Amino acid sequence: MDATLLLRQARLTDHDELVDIAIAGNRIEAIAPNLSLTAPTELNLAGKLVSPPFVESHIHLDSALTAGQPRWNQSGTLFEGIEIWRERKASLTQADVKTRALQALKQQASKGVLFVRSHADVSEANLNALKGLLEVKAAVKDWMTLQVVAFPQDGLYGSEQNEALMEKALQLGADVVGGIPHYEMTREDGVKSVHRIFELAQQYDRLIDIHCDEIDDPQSRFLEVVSACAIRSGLEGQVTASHTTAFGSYNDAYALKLIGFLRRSNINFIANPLINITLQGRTDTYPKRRGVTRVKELWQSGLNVSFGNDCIQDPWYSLGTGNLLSVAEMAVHVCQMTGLDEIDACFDMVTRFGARTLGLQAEYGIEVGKPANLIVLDAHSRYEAILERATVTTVISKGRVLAETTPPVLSWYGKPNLSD
Ligand code: 17E
Ligand code: FE2
Repeated sequence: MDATLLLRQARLTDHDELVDIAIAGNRIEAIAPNLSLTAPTELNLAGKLVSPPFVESHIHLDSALTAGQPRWNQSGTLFEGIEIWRERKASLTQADVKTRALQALKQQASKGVLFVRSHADVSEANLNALKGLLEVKAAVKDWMTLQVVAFPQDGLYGSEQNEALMEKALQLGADVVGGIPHYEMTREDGVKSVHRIFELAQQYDRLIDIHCDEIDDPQSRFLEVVSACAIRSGLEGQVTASHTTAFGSYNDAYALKLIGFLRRSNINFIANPLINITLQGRTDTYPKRRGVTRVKELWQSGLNVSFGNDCIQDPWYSLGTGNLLSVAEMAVHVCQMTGLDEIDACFDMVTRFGARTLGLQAEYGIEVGKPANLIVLDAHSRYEAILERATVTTVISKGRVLAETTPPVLSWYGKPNLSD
């Protein structure tokens, strides 16, 4: 097949020399220096970085773009956020969810995000969040892959009907079973909820992604339950623990033991440094905790860690533009991942490590034969991409250019050099 799109002089993170990338239809046809091919569209990238797309592994699209509705989160805590969302979701319609979610996804896609895992609150009697997001998933499927998590925001056992709503959500087609054990009414309910989540995942053959220990309480220890269930069920790599901020507050003796178990269970971790640095530590005076899980130590232990935005302007976080380079930049700071290999790892945590969490390995990556999903950054390295929060100049989805952005152009009118 003839090439339909040619990228010349591309820099890949795993190649020493610049390469040309030939795309034929929706697949990558060839990758090599100076390909002697032509195509109707050729882009000369002059050494700019080409990466597989960003992967948004954790976001709540049902609440995106509702900051201030019906009121601002004044305390800045997770719990006030949940209360405000409970008020807002009383008037939730599918149309409302779809409009905001689509707007957020377009914004993310224009910044190079082509794979997204979104939570949908299923502790809402009409399941409007879930139904709306499943419709959005179908509407965007030609240019973006969306996974939907059935997430019981108010607790699987928080109200009598919630467990049945979760099961209904799975029957309607949710891709992933979610949970929130630290917000169940008792510790026992929390443990029970984790067991039930694993049962449902096995019964319906779904992935698992649990909001786990998103609190500064060092006694919140549902992660060990998730890890044990992952080992015993054999589900392991299909299981993800999101947030796990309490892990940042555990004592080192417990943390050391736990990390050994986690290595056995091989579950995935998602941290959301942009929002958890603002949500957590709210009950501390000083010293004030960072409220982010032990990202560096998990990564050094060989566990799979990715980063998400979690929020785009909602009751939990009034900022956020969906840009995963902002998330990676915050992670470098909050997790103190400032070594060059650590900065590179932070870039990987918003790209290929996220793809592993979402179970996308077969279709993700810049390799001959794979779907032609890739982005061009106005940078020459992962470090520079994070440093500059580089513009994603071209977004290619399934072989077609989906979005282009022109980087800002500076006009400098000051004196040109020191001797003037
Ligand atoms: N819900 C929750 O339980 N935790 C969060 N961080 C968000 C929603 C954004
Ligand atoms: Fe979340």
